[in-house]
Amino acid sequence: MSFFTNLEKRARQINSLLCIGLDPHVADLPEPTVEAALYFCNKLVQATQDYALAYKPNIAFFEAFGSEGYQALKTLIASIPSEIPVILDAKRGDIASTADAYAHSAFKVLGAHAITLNPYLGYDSITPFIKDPKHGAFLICKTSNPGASDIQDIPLVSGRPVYEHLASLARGWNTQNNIGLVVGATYPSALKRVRKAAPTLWILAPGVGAQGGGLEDTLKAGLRPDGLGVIITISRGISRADDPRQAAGNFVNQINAFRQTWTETPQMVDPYQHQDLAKALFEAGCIKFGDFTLKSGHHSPIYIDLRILASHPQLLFKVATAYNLILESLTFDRLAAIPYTAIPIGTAVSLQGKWPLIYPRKEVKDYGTKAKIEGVYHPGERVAVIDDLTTTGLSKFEIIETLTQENLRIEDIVVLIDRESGANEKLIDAGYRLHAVFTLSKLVYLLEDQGLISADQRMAVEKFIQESKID
Ligand code: NUP
Repeated sequence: MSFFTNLEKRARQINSLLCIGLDPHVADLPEPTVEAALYFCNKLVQATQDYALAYKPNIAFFEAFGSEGYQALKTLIASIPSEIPVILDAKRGDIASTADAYAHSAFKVLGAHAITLNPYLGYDSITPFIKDPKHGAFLICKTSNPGASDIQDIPLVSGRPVYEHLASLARGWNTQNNIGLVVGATYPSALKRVRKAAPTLWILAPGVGAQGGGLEDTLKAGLRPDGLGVIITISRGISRADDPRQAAGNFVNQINAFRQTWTETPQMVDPYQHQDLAKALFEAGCIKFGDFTLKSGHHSPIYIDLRILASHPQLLFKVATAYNLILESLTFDRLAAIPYTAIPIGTAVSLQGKWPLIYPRKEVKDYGTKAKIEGVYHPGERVAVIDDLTTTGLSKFEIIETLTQENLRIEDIVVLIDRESGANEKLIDAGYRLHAVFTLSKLVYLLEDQGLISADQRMAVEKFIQESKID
């Protein structure tokens, strides 16, 4: 049986795409000895084996102990239950005759089932590792580290980056179902390109956890339509958890929850929906990156200004289309736009979708009609609320109150961007539904995907979202 046939069988059997890294960092050991390293890894294996699609010891941490370390690695691999594949992270790469010796060491002496390789020397350098289909080789394609772009992103004459070319080569080389790729979870846009270039290959994705890669972004970009094809490999994110077994179980649950929606509703899951709109918003200056002080006093790496939409009619039209896509599936009698930013947006949505519009006043008039709400409405009607953004959701409650005082019924609130600072949870708790064209995480993901912002900028925003949630 080929390496990936075997791996796929286990993935289905135990329902897991989680690989657990066995990296005994000296800093994590009670004492800097090879015995402590082996004990550390054995304990991790014992705790997590029900969840492990595979284990990935990185040879560096064992070689650091000299010949005894090499022996300890061999002992460790022998103690791992035989049905669990072991991927030796060694990133080897040399001329074929030398690679032969590396393959002998990895598979025959150490007893690993697969290995990571640096394919820079070309096809012949990997042949010693793949000649037996039961042994697998993961070729380093786009690594998770910051310097990955120095060489891997260089555009070739075809315009494609080196890593993408490698993915196409690997697809052609994989005649025995035993070649996979390594793509860092820190670069979901690269992962998406790799998935396109090599639609069926298995991808080992390190970088979730300690290196800041996002789990869902990685799965979105890398999963095959069958919900397989990505191995999420995590080392410190599990070994340094208070309870590694629980941490591994949590990762498996998170991965599987996502896989379920992915396979059940593949037509609904379009991670790239509104990609053009994200780009247009960015180019119009509605989304800015830098260091901004918010009303709350917090510093934010991103600033969103949708007031300027009013001056970009074509973009406003596209924005209205995105709102209407959501509104079409809701039941309501009229729209209410929240002043000021959402008034031009609500007007565009109303013109396009032919929904009647009302708007609550910000300052109540003390003359004329003294109306709190402008426009025509009737008590008991259902109103869908339109706003530009939501952060904590607090301002929405004031508007809801104004509308409900007039006996209007509110169930749905539709915004362009949910900044994910708790609004969704608060509104759900109060019995309302929030619909957003973009969550902030999705927006930055789409911007990075199109090369408009860097991975560091995306990660800074994700960090900000996490911190603002804790607040
Ligand atoms: O691109 C890569 N990034 C990466 O982190 C390729 C790798 N093989 N790795 C390895 O995965 C790294 O050497 C370490 O063994 C593991 C990631 O560990 P952690 O960040 O989950 O602790």
